[in-house]
Amino acid sequence: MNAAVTTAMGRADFEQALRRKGHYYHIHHPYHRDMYSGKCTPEEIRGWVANRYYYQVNIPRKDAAIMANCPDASVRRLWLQRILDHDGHDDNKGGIEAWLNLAEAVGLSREEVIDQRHVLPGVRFAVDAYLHFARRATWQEAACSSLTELFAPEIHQSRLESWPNHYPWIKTEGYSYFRKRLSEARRDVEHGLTITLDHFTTANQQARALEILQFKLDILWTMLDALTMAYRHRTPPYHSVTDQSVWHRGL
Ligand code: AHQ
Repeated sequence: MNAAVTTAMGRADFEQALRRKGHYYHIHHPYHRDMYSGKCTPEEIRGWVANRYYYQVNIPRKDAAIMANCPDASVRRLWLQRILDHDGHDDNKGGIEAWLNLAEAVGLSREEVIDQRHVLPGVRFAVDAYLHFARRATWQEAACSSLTELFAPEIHQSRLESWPNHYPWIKTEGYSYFRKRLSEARRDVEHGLTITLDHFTTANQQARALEILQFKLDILWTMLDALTMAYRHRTPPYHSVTDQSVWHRGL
């Protein structure tokens, strides 16, 4: 646990403290490092896409939970855009459909991604922890937890720059999701950061905000740990007793 803090940081110092958490962002996870340097097998890429689908489809539910907890219409009006970005609106099919395009571009079928047959228990539990946190936390705390996206534009850019060279077998139309997040993440973070800097002003509140951001960093890191066990070490859950994937598929 962090040592007890007594004096609050100024706004700029608090923002810098949040940004320093980027040191623990999952861009530094070996699974992602291997991905950018072309060391991932097609199976490791497909496993990542199929498992990240579970994260993507839970983001709008997470954001709806934040809206349900937020009494401020001006905040909800802005936060609503995140749901539209993922679920789509009018003729914009949205991010989840773009993620399914990515799935097909890496050689997965829509059906095997949508039915979540590849979702690992560790990924499911990490994502569920995020959704359940957003439901019971205050809307400001849940908004704070989305600030891992401070570091997201760099990670999307790194995929756009590295995947085409390293993985020429992936159809380039699959990359539209990463492109759309470049601008959406920047816009979302502006709003999430303002909420966080405005709300967490005492020393204890700021310590709590840093803990919340670390919790979300842990979620992202743990998802990749589960993928590493299954796809890199080829030791998925129950591998010592069966070669079947026997874990539950969501209750
Ligand atoms: O595609 C991502 C996305 O839509 C979101 C929403 C946001 C949130 O509300 O927590 N976080 C997030 C992230 C997305 N992509 C991740 C990636 O590595 O592609 C990064 C992730 C994040 O940084 O939280």
